[in-house]
Amino acid sequence: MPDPAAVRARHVDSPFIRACRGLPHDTVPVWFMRQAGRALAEYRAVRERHSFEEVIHTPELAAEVTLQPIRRYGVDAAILFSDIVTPVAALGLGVTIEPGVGPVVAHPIRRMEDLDRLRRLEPESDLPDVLETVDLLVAELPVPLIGFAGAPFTIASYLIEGGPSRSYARTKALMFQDELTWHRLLDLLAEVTLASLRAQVAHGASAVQLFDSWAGALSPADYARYVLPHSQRIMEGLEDLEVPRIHFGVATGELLTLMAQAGADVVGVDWRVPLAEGRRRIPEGVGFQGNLEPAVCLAPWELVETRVRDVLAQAGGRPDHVFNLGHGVLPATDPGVLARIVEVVHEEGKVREPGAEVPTAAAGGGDADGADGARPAEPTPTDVLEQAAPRLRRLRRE
Ligand code: 1CP
Repeated sequence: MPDPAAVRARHVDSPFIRACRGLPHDTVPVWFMRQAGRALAEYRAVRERHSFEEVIHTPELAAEVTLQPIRRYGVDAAILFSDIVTPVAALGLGVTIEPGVGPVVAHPIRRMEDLDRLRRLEPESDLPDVLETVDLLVAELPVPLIGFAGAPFTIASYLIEGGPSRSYARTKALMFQDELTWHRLLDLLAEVTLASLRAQVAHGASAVQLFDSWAGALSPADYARYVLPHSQRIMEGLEDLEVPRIHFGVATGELLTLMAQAGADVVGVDWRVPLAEGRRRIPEGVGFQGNLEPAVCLAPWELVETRVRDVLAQAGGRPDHVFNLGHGVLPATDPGVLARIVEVVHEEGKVREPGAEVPTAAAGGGDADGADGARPAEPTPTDVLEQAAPRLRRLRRE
């Protein structure tokens, strides 16, 4: 096992780690949530021969698919190839990942007695192969490795619903009807998550991301009462490890301040909130990550580029910005587009010296507030209609 402190020392001056700490660095670092996966032909080739769980539990395969996006995209960080339900699956809760569906739970948890099936996670004996993957990766990675885990609310939603859900009706029913069972469950899950994250760091991960992907289903008041204390316990439990802690959820625009309060060093912002506004909701001293709309990567390159520049402009050249998508890479994404995004971010995202002049629209740079007309403006609906008019006329004649 490589010496984890030596591994972290190797990456401490990388743009990604420095940005997470709000320290000056050369250019805006970028990585993509779900950067490993179905968008890559080389990943699909591995998956033709091995199931998803086989990949996760075979260190050579998991390390290989973690490295694939590093080779392709030139991103500034790697994220361990695993899943947020891997630790609870290791507890023998009957959790499997069905292709095209996601995590499915054979016997969902719905009442106090069901909690007896949960126990403490012993990462070294429950997840030896995952930790061996971390060992393999940190020995050879040129960039920092991000360890990750699912936050208690998001994991609880799978365990209670039995699989992916749109409404989280059963989850919320338990939360509102039986608060004692709810807190006991989240408490146990917080312990599992903390143990898993601490083990990944002990093996050399340089940062961690806590995915509370579905917390955006809650109002701020409910988040504060039913979820925040548990996520806070995890963040506090990581503090002595001194690695950056990123906290992310989808549709969490109204929760950004609370998610920072949970103890994050960086808060992820999804694409529904303009990044400059997201930034205002996150306290000073806490960094921010995001927030290109993932579906924009499916658009013609001109639009992608405009939107990438817009995200950078909204970030205002601050050193505590990590560029990312607002959520995971969509499987239909052309990997070439992601590689070009990395190039643009690295080129355009050169962090300005404090007090340096902010490039103007005329100079081809971004507007620090992102409020108005930065560079080649996106066509208005009227422009689009005008451009399409000759073609529409032709179609009508045909
Ligand atoms: O068929 C396949 O190959 C499986 C598809 C797949 C992949 C590639 C799943 C099933 N998980 C993953 C990998 C994965 N999952 C990573 C790998 C590293 C990377 O980002 O490159 C990570 C970090 C996750 C985390 C994860 N799993 C989250 C949090 C991130 C997010 O998207 O918000 C969640 C919610 C899951 C659950 C899950 N696993 C898989 C699917 C399809 C889902 C989502 C299901 C749902 O909609 O509820």
